[in-house]
Amino acid sequence: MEITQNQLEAHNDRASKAHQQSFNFIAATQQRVEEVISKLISFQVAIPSWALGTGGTRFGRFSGGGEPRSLDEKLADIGLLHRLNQSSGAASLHIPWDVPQDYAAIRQQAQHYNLRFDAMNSNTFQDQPDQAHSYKFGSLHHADPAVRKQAVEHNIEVIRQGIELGSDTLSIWLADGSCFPGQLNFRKAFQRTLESLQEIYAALPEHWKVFVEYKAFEPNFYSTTIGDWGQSLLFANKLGPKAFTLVDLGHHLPNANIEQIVSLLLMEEKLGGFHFNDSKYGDDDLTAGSIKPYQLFLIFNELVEGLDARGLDHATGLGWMIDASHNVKDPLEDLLQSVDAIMLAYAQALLVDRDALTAAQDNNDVTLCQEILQDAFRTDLRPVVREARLRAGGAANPVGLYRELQIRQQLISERGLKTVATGL
Ligand code: PSV
Ligand code: MN
Ligand code: MN
Repeated sequence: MEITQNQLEAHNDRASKAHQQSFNFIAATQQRVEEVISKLISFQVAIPSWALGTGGTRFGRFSGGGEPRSLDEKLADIGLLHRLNQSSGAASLHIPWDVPQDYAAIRQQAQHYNLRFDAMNSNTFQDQPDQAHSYKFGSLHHADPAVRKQAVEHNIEVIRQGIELGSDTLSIWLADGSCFPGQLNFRKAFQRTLESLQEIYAALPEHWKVFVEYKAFEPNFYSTTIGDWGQSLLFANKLGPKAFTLVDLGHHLPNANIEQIVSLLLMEEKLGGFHFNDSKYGDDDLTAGSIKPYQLFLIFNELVEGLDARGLDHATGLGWMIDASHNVKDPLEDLLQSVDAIMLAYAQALLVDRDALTAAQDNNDVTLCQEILQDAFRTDLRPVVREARLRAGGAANPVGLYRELQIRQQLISERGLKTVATGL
């Protein structure tokens, strides 16, 4: 199923009058609109292959039908998203949930949809049917060197597959930890993890990076071996210049000041990238911006400030990825909403009057600092995000067009109603 140019244009024509009115108003009242638009156009957010199917919880899973049954179909789904919003031009794969086989064909398919391959994710948190050793008590931190060796070899295999696909990043998330006090010697677990990571690091090609993701809880509930940004940063510093911390918004203890963490990691040149999502309680993996849009804006505010301070290109300076997946929405609609929320938060952060904020900070004018930030956050920049999308060749209303064209129904008739996306 592919969206034709005629279908796209007809939709955009219908939206044109209302869009022009709202865009003209904002363009007349905000000076920096053109600068914001050009930055939005180059900003791309990678789609995780595992979010294209309906996620489950441990209480069940309710398939919406028409889910991708192969890597081919996953790339086709990401191609659809990118066609609609022109901001989803990258895929992040998870091995072995994804099974890349014919690399040349996959690369060709990605090229057809104008996609590149972002970070490759390894998986040592589940046992696979053919593996010799179990990860029940961890992987890279395991007391048994044979288990560690198996997990290291898997990561090296993921790097090899990533090379074939043209990726340049390995992303590692470990479930390693403990469920009860006394179960684990923290120091030994850390040191064994470091040694394992060093072996993986040694296998990285010259221009590659490794992202070390942290998470405070789940599936282990007493300790996690890479539990917070400090522990991830320790590993990244000890590993060397190709190692960075990855921030997944749902992986913090409640009320953590994520924007401050982001600011300092960026300052230390150790912020690698993001897994965007939102949460109310824990690692809820909800649509980005659906629960705490102000937090998302404050994070982007630090990112824009920090990237500019370091002279980095916003689009390529960090790895921008989504890690969301859940139970009750159409996964493609959900991903369109996440990308849109990310673009909006980014646009609002670009609008912050940086000079005025710096002056107000230096004068300790706390009231004015808040006014400046909230002025940007409360400006409705949806017409600007829409204008950027239209200029890039996307749809005025991606979710609207997705529904008008009954894409889910078409996917169901192509793929069937009882589909389970591979990997979940
Ligand atoms: C773990 O909760 C995580 O955030 C990691 O990024 C995994 O790779 C991903 O979720 C998929 O389950
Ligand atoms: Mn994640
Ligand atoms: Mn997570």
